[in-house]
Amino acid sequence: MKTFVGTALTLAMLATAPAWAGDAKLGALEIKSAWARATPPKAAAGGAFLSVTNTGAAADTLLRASSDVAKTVELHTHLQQGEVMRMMAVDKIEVPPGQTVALAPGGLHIMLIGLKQPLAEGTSFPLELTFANAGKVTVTVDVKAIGAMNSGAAMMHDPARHQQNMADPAYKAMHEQHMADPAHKAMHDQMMKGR
Ligand SMILES: [Cu+2]
Repeated sequence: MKTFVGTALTLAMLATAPAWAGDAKLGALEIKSAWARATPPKAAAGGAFLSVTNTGAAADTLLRASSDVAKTVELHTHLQQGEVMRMMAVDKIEVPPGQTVALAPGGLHIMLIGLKQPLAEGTSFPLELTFANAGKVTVTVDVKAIGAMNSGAAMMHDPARHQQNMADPAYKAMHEQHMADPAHKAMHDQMMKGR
């Protein structure tokens, strides 16, 4: 699966990256490079990304993320189906022993829904992660430029694409399920009228 980046590759990437103020260790887990994309003034949602390395011998699982910057925080993934990139909530993210799991644009990510204020470039905010075995840790998320990387999430919520996607019954069903959540509905309505 492409969401599991090879440990060697990821470690090589991290070795050349400057140390992150917010890097954290929690038992056998190393959480690195937590960042979020800055959001435009009217955006009601944003994405946060990081990598988790499990240096232990037992698997662990990311169960939950939470932050004061948004009303709701969800674990999400992207699925490419034909030409359409779909975003959906997952209830957990496995971190196998000896592996690094990268949460990155276009793949697994932490979705911040119902932002209380825009995420401003150069600022940072705390994000609490809860793992099944290791417990809880708070990391510092650095907010980077809007264009830092291409966003599946932004594409997903592009109004033009949304209309196209809604022609797909599976997407429509997922969308209706999301819309039952008031925070998601607020985000959705705002994005559709904001452009
Ligand atoms: Cu998402």
